[in-house]
Amino acid sequence: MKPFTLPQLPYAYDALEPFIDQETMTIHHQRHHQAYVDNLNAALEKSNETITDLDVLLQRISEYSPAVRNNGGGHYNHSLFWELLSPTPKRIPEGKLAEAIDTAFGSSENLKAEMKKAGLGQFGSGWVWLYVKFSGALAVSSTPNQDNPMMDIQSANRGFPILGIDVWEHAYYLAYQNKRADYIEAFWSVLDWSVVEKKYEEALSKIK
Ligand code: MN3
Repeated sequence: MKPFTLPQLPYAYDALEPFIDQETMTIHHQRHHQAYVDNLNAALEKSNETITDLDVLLQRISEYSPAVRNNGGGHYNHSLFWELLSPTPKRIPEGKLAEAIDTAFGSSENLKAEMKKAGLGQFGSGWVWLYVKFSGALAVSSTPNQDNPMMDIQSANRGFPILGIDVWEHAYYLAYQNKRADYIEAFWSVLDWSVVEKKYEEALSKIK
C-alpha cells in the first residue's frame, strides 16, 4: 500500500513565470517532490508503519528513521509550498494575520526582511518559515534539509508553519544561479497571502 501521493499543482508549470520558471517548477514537482513521496512510502513500508496522517507523523518524527524524517518533511513542505504560490496572488496580508504580523514584526516589510535574512543565513539546503508558536505568537525560523517547525526534534522554534520558502538550490538555481536573495525577493510576487491567512486560522484552531 502507498499511503502518500504527489498532489497536483493547482496551476500550470509555466504559470509563475517570470518569477519561477517552467523548467524549475517541472523538475521540482515531478522529480524532487515525487521522490520524497516515493521514498516516504518505501521507508514506511520497510518499517511496517501504517500511519497516513502526515501532521501526526511530523509531530512524532523523533520516533521514526532519518528516511521518514527527510522524506516526510519533504512531502509536507513541498505540498505547503505549492499551495502558497499563485499566478494571481493576493499581494498583501489583511485582517487578523496582518494585525499579528504588525504585533510581532512591526510591518509585513519587516517580516519579509527578517525572512530574507534567515534565508541567506541558512547554510546549505533548507527552509525559512513563518510559523505560529504554541503560545499563538508568530515567529520566523529556518531549518536545515527538510525539517520544519512541526517536528518534535525542534528544541526551540516549534509550532505550526503557515508560510515556507524553499531555499534549496533546486528551487532556484536554473534561473537565479547563486543569487538566493533575488529568488527570495521574487518569491513575494507569487505568494498568495489569502492562503497564509487561511493557514493562520487553521493553526490557531489547533492551538486552542
Ligand atoms: Mn524543494
